[in-house]
Amino acid sequence: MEIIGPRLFSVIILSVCVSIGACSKNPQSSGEDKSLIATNHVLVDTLATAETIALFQNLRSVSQNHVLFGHQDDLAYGVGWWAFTGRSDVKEVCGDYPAVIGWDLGDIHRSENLDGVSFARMKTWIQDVYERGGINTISMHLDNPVTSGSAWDNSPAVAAVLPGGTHHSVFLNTLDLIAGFLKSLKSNGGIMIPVILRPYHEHNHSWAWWGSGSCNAEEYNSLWRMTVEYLRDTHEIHHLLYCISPQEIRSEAEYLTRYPGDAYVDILGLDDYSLRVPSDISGIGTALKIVAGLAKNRNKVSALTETGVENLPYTNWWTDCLLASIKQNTQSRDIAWVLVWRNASADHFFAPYSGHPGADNFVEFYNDPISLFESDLPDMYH
Ligand code: BMA
Repeated sequence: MEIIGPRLFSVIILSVCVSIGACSKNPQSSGEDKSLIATNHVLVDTLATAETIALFQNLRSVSQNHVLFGHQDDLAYGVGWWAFTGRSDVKEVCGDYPAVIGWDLGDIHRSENLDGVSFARMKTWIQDVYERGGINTISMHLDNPVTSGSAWDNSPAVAAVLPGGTHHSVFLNTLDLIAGFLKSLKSNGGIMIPVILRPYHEHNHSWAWWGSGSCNAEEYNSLWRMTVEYLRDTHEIHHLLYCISPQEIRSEAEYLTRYPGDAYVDILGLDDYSLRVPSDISGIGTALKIVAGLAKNRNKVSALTETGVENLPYTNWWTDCLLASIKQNTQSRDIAWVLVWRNASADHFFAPYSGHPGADNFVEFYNDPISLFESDLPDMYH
């Protein structure tokens, strides 16, 4: 008789745990009445598909005890590889894919996005993620519609793309391309794949054309509302949750200064790159408390939509900084996911890769009962 190897042994133990519900990571799908959410107007889209409503509801319930781990472009490339089916730096370190995978629609008028990811491949990866039960979120580093410069060209452009503006119809052409891509995201069974859309992010900073240096609050809010209405009402896209994500805010008032209104936001996010060493925890813990509190009061979901430290100089960052921040207070624990930015190269990465000195500490984070990866997820779409 063959002796059972350690890997098979842990699979057996895990199966036993799952069947008796004995493991610490045992999140449940929500049993709440999902129709209530649509009829209550909690969601931006009262015609949201059943799977989209379920995703929102399940994010709310799973986040009561857990935080999902996310990584930008995780399946598309990593340190030392590019577009290799099945690969993922995160999976090669801890054995599982991230629960949330981020994508970006910048350069939607080309065949590849601003970071060289083919949109055709992105679509199949998004389908793979959904079929495996994971979650897709999409940001949009769109070019400046007036100058055709990059997203970072912060020449004023927002007023020009609003109705009546000189570049309104040009910009709607770009939104048509976005809509076309979103409409192409169908499962094998023909279900529209729910997506968390995170447009015009970090808008309280000034690097982008939609940022605070280039438009006033009313213009920003109008841009957001126009985008929602165009996708939802004109294009009749009903498989989106809309996520807003200012950067490094430290008060409720600051968060709500540029905010299109509760009727236009499903998820309150925060991008925050100020967490580098343990002494930074109290600042980010406070920010998470604010964001989670604002979301809870509105029956919405909160998330740390971008974070990380470029090239991970602090080896124990995952437990000593990230986990400690999530656990910093009861509200910070409420956030639904954390997403770290992309692994572009050995000089620009935010998740560890196999052989990186921080890999063991990432496995500690992975093993903590609070963090959920793709195979930890309950059915998020029912
Ligand atoms: C930035 C960097 C850039 C990239 C952009 C959009 O933070 O990673 O290299 O083009 O995000 O993904």
